[in-house]
Amino acid sequence: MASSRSNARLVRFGVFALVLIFCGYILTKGSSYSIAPQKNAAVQENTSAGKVASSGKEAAGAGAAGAANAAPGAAGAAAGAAAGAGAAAGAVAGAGAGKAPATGGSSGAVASKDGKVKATFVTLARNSDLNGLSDSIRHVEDRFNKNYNYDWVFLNDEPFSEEFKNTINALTSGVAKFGVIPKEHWSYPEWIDKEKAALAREEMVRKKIIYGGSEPYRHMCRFESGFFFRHELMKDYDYYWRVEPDVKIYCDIDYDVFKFMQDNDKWYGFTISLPEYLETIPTLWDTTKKYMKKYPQYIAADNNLDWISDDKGDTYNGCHFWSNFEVGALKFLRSDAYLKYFEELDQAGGFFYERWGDAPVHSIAASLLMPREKIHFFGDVGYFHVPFHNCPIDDSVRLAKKCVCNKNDDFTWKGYSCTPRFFTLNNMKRPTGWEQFSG
Ligand SMILES: Nc1nc2c(ncn2[C@@H]2O[C@H](COP(=O)(O)OP(=O)(O)OP(=O)(O)O)[C@@H](O)[C@H]2O)c(=O)[nH]1
Ligand SMILES: [Mg+2]
Repeated sequence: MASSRSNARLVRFGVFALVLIFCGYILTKGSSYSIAPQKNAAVQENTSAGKVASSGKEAAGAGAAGAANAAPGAAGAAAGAAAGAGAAAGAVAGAGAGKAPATGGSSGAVASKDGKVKATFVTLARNSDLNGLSDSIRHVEDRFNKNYNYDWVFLNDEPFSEEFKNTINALTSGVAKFGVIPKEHWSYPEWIDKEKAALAREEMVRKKIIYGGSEPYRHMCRFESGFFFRHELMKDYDYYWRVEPDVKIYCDIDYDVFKFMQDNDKWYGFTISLPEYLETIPTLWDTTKKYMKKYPQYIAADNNLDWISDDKGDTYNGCHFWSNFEVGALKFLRSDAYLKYFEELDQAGGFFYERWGDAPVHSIAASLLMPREKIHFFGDVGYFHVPFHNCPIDDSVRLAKKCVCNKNDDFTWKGYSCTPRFFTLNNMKRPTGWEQFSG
């Protein structure tokens, strides 16, 4: 009896073991087809690997960033992970064809890390800009960079505080780099007469010209015109996107902006354009004309001169791309043509004796020294820097890109904007109904 009871126990144990093995087999097979673990692996790899490796940020912080990315866009991220290289290739092909993907599925359009463009955001800021800059970073990250994790270079004429660096590190998905500007890029060159500069500032204060009395503003404009792209931290990159404090991105950007620039060989991208306050640049155009005469070889054959001059180059009409938003090719700023242009302007002293801004400087250079097709209007990103908005007026674009802005605020088609002129001169099609937004 004892042995038949133990035989029965053995049989029961054997059956139980078989059931266990079978269950284990089903579970194992099931997991190899499940999307969830793949999705998590892809998101973690995308978000944390590069960042921890080069920034030395805490693993816990990077993990949290990965989790935050996974949560809101889970469905899109899963689709992206499941489609793998296919989804990435689709996103790239869309941009390559010069079109932003039509749907608002930003997570699904994540480009692969392979073949990533050598590009970075770049921000000049003071420690006191931290709050306004944090807002800007959230906009750029939420609308675009959380999916692409491009680096971000921060530059300052003084060392950044620990608080600044810690806060920024928590907000950026790519590697954040912090640099101090060399003294010679943020001071008076020896040929500048400081007394003459001080008198010019006093005169501008009397005329109530905005920032007319400010020395730091002038150093800032000179630095953005001629030096930011020479900073050591910028050496690794081919493309930049400039971001300022207190700006907004209104729409989802569901394609890789830098890849778009590279694939289409675009050199300069803008969102808003308008005429400059001519009292800040009385001799900028004469100095530019001297440059054109001295270096005719640098003037592009099919340039955009007719956009910045109403009389074939005799005078400057003030039209400029608003440089607080800029996406550009660094090879242009590093070219002999541009470097010589900056040198000519710097020698003339107008950054200090007048108040030349980096916006007209970049814009005149882009309009003269590059073929017109190198300039791209980013009409689909939606952008705000006080007091002007770029809000796509086309309802289908606003819905597809989940834009959060009032189309009645859009500056693009207003009488004061230089963008309608840019469209006309470059044979670009205006969106239907633009006239309703011109008043
Ligand atoms: N480090 C540093 N950054 C500066 C200084 N002045 C301005 N900046 C930065 O340079 C950029 C342009 O300065 P803004 O003050 O925004 O100039 P603006 O856009 O012409 O004028 P706002 O209408 O006031 O925004 C911003 O990114 C500022 O944070 C400065 O003295 N030091
Ligand atoms: Mg600003």
